[in-house]
Amino acid sequence: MITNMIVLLCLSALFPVMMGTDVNPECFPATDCSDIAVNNSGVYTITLKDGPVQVYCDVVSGEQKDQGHWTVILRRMDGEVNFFRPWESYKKGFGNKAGEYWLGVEYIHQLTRRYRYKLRVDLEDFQGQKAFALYESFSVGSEADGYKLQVSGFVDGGAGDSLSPHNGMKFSTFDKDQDLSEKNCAKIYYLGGFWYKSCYATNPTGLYFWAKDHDGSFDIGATWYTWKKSWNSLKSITMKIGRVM
Ligand SMILES: [Ca+2]
Repeated sequence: MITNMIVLLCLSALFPVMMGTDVNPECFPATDCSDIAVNNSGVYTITLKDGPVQVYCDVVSGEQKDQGHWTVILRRMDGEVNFFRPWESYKKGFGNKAGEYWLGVEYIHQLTRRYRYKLRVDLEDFQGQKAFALYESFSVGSEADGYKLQVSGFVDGGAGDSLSPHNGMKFSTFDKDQDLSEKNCAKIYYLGGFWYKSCYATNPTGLYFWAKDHDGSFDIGATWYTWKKSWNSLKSITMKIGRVM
C-alpha cells in the first residue's frame, strides 16, 4: 500500500507543469532551481547534503538577458525580517522564503561545492532606479575553511563592483569574528553577517532603513557602495545564483 502510494506520488511528479505543483523531492531531488521545471517564480524545495531546503526560485523568461532559473540566497525588500542575528542563524538560514531571507552560509556552501555557479546581485533604490552586478564565478568554502568567499569574473550592470573586495574573506557574525579588522565588524558597526574584511564595500545584511529614516551617515544600512559612491541604505537587494551549464 505504502509502495503504491509512493509510486503514484512519483508518477504525479513526472507532470509537474500539468499538475501545477512542486516536484515531489522524494522522487527527483532538485539540486537547485535549475532542476525545477516551472515557469513561475516562487518557493520550491531543493535537496542538499543536509536534506530538503526551501528556496525562492526567480524564474526569468527567455526574452531577457538574465533568463534562467535563479536560486535566491539573500533577499531584502521591506524590512520585515531582523538580520541582526548570531552565527547559528547565519549558518542555517532564517527569514521568510516568500519575502526576506538569508539561505544560510552552510547551504550556500553545499550548493556551490557541487557545480559551478554565477552570482547576480540586483539592487533597487527608493526612487525606483535599478542596477546589477554579475560575477561569472561564485563559491563558498566549508565551515572548516571559515566559509571563505570565492568570487570572480565581474560584469558591470551599472552597480559597480562592491563584492570583489570581499573575495577570500571568511564569514563573520557578531558572535564569530573572522574578519581582518582589529575590531569586530558585525558587532561594532555593521550589524549583519557577511564576508567582512576591515570592514566592507557592501553590507547587504545590514540594518534595513526606509529612505526617510536614513541618510547614510551611520554606515550601518543595507548598502552597495560602488553604485552611487554612497553608504545609503537600499530599498532592495537580491543575491541569486545560477548554475553554469
Ligand atoms: Ca576582527
